[in-house]
This record gives sequence, structure tokens and C-alpha cells, in this order.
Amino acid sequence: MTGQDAHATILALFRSAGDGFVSGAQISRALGVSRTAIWKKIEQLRLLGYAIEAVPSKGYRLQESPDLLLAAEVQAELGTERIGREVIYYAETDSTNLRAHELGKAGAEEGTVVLADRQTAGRGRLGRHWCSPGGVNLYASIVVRPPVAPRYASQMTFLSAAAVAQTVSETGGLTATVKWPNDVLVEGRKIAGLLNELDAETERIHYLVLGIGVNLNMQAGQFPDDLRYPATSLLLETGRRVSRLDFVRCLLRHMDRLYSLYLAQGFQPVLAAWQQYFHLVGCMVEVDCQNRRVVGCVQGLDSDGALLLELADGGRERVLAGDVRPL
Ligand code: BT5
Repeated sequence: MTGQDAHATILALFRSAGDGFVSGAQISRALGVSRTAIWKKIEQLRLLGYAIEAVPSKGYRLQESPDLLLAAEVQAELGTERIGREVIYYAETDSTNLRAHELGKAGAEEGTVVLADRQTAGRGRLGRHWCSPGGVNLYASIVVRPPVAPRYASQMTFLSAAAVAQTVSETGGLTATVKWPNDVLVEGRKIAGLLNELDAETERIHYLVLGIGVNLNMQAGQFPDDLRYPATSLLLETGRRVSRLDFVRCLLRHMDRLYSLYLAQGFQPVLAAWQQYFHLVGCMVEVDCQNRRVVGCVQGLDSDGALLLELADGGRERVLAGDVRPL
């Protein structure tokens, strides 16, 4: 049993004991180690931030948990087919997307998930920065290898966005919306950002990295002052702290379900799932397409997920990529 597996086993015992004690004998049976060896494992958990009380003749009791995303805890009875088959957790890394690229290049199996407690160089799109303080949010990157041509890679953005919007809605009991193609918002404020990156040759995808950052327990004072868009977190919206562990497990299950649908039936069911969270049809928007701006009324999406706009002169425009701003 690895160190992380042993930690996860002990934490699972604590969970099933509720507020109660778990005896040294119970732990030593579950781990298959001597009772003196347990002490070392408990000390390691304490160093990770778990507050564990030890009472002679009663055993151990978990008093406080730092809500870490230890791989074995994330994977315990996850029940997914592909997403999360392998999970790698970093207490700190520069960017989970960079770690996932290394794994993708080295042949990591599809569905490998990289998680970090904090990122020192979290990345947004177009070289922007993603603010990634420790202990509060979700930073995840997932390696997938969809058997489609590279021109369809952007379909995966809709998949991530739909899964995130659904998880945010369910967890917070609130209405999440998607901003075409890839931000997730609550009450018009950005709660999650997605950064999908592709490694491919002309006709074949080697792998895609689906980068997902969700603001969960971030406090108002932790946001940078110079944000491009108004931002929020689940804590700020609901007034309640969210379990990061529960959130990521729910997200991976939604990603897995949508990805299985995608592999079996193609893009249409994924686009339909995404459209449930898209509320801009009939609204005037401005789209910043890097070298030009288009203003128009959103008519909907075509079957590729491109944005269809009606322009002031009655013309129509099909936009494949850009930053949308409701007017
Ligand atoms: C994004 O870029 O929204 C993509 C963010 C992806 C982050 C994840 S975290 C896990 C994985 N590993 C990584 O290194 N990245 C991915 P973009 O649309 O370019 O938005 C970036 C802009 O959002 C910044 O320029 C800021 O203005 C703003 N911003 C930065 N941090 C934010 C935060 N935590 N919440 C809301 N807005 C933020």
C-alpha cells in the first residue's frame, strides 16, 4: 500500500465513524500493519493539516480536515469509466496544465487527472494569468485522447463547460450559466475558467489537456484587483464553504458521463447539455475576435458550436472563436 493509499484508508475509517473514535486495532487491521506503524501514518496526516485527537483506550478521532484532494480520496468509489482512472495530486505546482502536457507526451492513459492545491503560475488563455491561491479552489487538468480530427478539438471545451456548470449548479443550489464558448458564470460573474490545449499532427490528436479552474472557497480579498471580468466563488454566492473533495468527485463523474456520450453518439448530446446553461440567445453581444470586433444579436449555435449572430444591417455572421461580452 502506498503512503497516499494508507492515508486514504485511515480517512475513510474516520468518515464512516462519523464523529466517533476509530481504534488502533481497527486501523492496523485495515492497513495490515503493526499498531506502532500506525502512529507514523497518523503523524504524516497531522503534518498534512489533519487535526487528529488520540485518546488512550479509545483510539483516534478526526477533529478537522484540510479538505485536500489526495488521489486515493478522490478515486475512492468514484465509479467512472475513464475520467479519473489515474489521479495525481500536487500540494504545489506551477500549472496543472503543464504537468498534464508532460504526462500526455509520456503516454499517460486517457482520463488521467492532475490536481493541485495551489498553482504558482496558473495559466489563462492567450498567456493570461489565473489567480490560484492554496487551500480554497479547484485546479484540475485532464488528459483525453478523443479519436477525432484536430479541427473538432474545441468540442471538448463545450464538454468541460457543461460538466462544470452542472457541478456548480448542483453543489451550490444556484443557476450557473455558460458564456460562449467557455467561461462559467453565476449572476454574470465568472466562477470558472477553462483552458483546453491541444497536441496534434494534421489529422490526428495526440492528446488534449482540459484545464479547469473553479473558485470554490475563495474570499473577496483573494481576487486580484485588475480582473478582466467580474468574478465570484461558490462561497461568496452561497455563504457556505464547499468541500473541494465532494466538488471534484462530482465534476469528474459529470465529465466521464458526457465523455462517454461523446464517444458513443458524437457532439450533439454534449452541445445539448451545454445549451441548457446558455442564456444569451436573443441578446446583443460584442465579440472580440482578436483582430476585429463583431456586434450582433445571438441567434444560437450551429451544429459545430459556432456562434450565429444577426448584424445590424440584417446580415449574418458565424463566429468560431472569440471573447463574448453581453451589451
Ligand atoms: C481562463 O482564461 O479563464 C482559463 C483559466 C484556466 C485555469 C485552469 S486552473 C487549472 C489549469 N491549469 C492552469 O494553469 N490553467 C488551468 P481567460 O479567459 O484568459 O481568463 C483569464 C483572466 O481571468 C485573467 O486575465 C484575469 O483577469 C481573470 N482571472 C484570473 N484569475 C481568476 C480567478 N481565479 N477567477 C476569476 N477570474 C480570474
